[in-house]
Amino acid sequence: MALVTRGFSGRRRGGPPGRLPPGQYDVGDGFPVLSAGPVPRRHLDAWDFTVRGEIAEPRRWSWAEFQRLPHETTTVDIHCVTSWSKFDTTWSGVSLDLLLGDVPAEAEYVVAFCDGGYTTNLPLADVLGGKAWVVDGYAGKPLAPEHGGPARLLVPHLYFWKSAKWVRGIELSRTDRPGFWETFGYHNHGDPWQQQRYAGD
Ligand SMILES: Nc1nc2c(c(=O)[nH]1)N[C@H]1C(S)=C(S)[C@@H](COP(=O)(O)O)O[C@H]1N2
Ligand SMILES: [Mo]
Repeated sequence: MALVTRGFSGRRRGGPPGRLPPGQYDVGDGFPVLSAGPVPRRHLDAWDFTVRGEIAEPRRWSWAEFQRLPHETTTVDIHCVTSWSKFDTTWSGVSLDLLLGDVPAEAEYVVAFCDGGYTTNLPLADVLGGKAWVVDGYAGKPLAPEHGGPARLLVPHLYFWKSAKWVRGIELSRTDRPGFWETFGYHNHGDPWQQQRYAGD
C-alpha cells in the first residue's frame, strides 16, 4: 500500500512521475557547462563534418553544405551523469540517419570525434532510428560555443557525455573502441534509466 496519499506530496520538481531517471534531479532553468578542456574555436570556413571508417565512400559536408541539409527540431530531456537533468530542451539539427546513409552491415559501432580531441563511442543502433542528431541550434538560436557550437552530437536517451560537443565527424567501426570518458572509467553504454554511470554499473 502506498504510504503517501496522492496530493500530499506537494508540487514536486521533476515533472510528471517517471520522467526523472533514478539518482537525477531537475536543474530547472539552468544549463550547466561541462567541458574537459577549453572551448575550441574554429572558423566556419575551416569546419566540415566527415563520416569515415567502415564505409565504401567517406562522406563530407562543408559548413555551407551542412546548413542546406534538412534540419529537424526536437524537444527532449537530457541527463548528465553528474546527476542534473534538464527537461524540454529544444534543438535543431540533422538526423544521424541522414548523415550516415547506407551503412555496411559490418559497421556495428561508431566513435564521434571532435575539435579539441574528445571522443565518445556508441553502438550504431543507438544513433540510428531517429535517436541522434548533429545539432547546430538550441532554443531557436545558433548553438553557443560553450555548449558545443558550431555543432554537437545529441543523443538524449544516453547520459549527456555521449553528446559530444564541437563534433567534426563519425567514424564507423567493426569493433567497439572506448572514447575519452569511457577510457577513464565511465560506463561504456551510459543508459540513465539503468544508471549506467561507471564501468561495472
Ligand atoms: N567535446 C566535448 N564534448 C563533451 C564534453 C567535453 O568535455 N568535450 N563533455 C561531455 C559531458 S561530460 C557533458 S555532461 C556534456 C555537457 O554539455 P553542456 O556543457 O552543453 O552542458 O557534454 C559532453 N560533451
Ligand atoms: Mo557529464
